[in-house]
Amino acid sequence: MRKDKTLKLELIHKWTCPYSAQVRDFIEENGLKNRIDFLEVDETEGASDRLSQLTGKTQVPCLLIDGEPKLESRDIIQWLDQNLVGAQGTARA
Ligand SMILES: N[C@@H](CCC(=O)N[C@@H](CS)C(=O)NCC(=O)O)C(=O)O
Repeated sequence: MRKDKTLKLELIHKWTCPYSAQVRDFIEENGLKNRIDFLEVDETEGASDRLSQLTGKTQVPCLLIDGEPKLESRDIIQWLDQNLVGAQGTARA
């Protein structure tokens, strides 16, 4: 996995989903908002189709890492923590 600024990160999420909220909260708390594009599944055209094409599911949240989907809020947060959150809260990926 590349660890550079060109890594494209997209979060397919839903406002009303508590698991999506946990991921959004982590992103907010760690100052990562400017590194991630947010695609609300009901508001963003094509997001739902893309989600089902990539995962075969309708489950959110889903983090797309250079187009590769990662499901499960715990795994998404762990990935963000390990790959983006630096010792002083700065993005390093
Ligand atoms: N274990 C999952 C649960 C995610 C989940 O249940 N999301 C709901 C919305 S809150 C969902 O997408 N339900 C529709 C589906 O699973 O197809 C996680 O932690 O991310």
